[in-house]
Amino acid sequence: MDKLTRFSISLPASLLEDFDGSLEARGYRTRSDAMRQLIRRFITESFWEEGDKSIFGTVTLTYDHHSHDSAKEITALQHEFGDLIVCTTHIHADYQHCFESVVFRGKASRVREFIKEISGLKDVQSSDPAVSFIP
Ligand code: NI
Repeated sequence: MDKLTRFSISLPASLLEDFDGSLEARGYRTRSDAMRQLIRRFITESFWEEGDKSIFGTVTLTYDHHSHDSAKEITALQHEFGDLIVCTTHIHADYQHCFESVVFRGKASRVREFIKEISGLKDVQSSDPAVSFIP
C-alpha cells in the first residue's frame, strides 16, 4: 500500500458545509474517504476522455427489441469488439424493451470507439458507461 500523504484544500465554507452534509447520505465515514473516491473518479475521467491507459467497466444499454434489427446489430458490434468484451448480461425488461449490461476491459481509445459505435445505433435508447482504471 502507498504511503499516505496529507494536503490541505481551500474552499468556500458553504461548499464544505454542503460536502459534509452529503457525506453521511452517501455512506462515507470521513472526508478523506470521499476525497479519495472523487480524485480516483477525476483521474479515471481524464484517462477515459483522452488517454490510452487500460480501463475496465460496463456500459448499460436499453433498447427496443421490436424495432428494426436492434438486437442483431448490438450483437454484431459486440463480436466486432470481441477483444474488449468480457461478458454481457441481458435482461428482457418488459415485452418491448431489453436491458443489457456489457462488461469490457481494454485500452481507453478502443473502448471509446466501441461506446461511440454502440451509442450511435438507431434503436439504442440509452447507453451509460461506467469506467474505472487499472492502476
Ligand atoms: Ni430482451
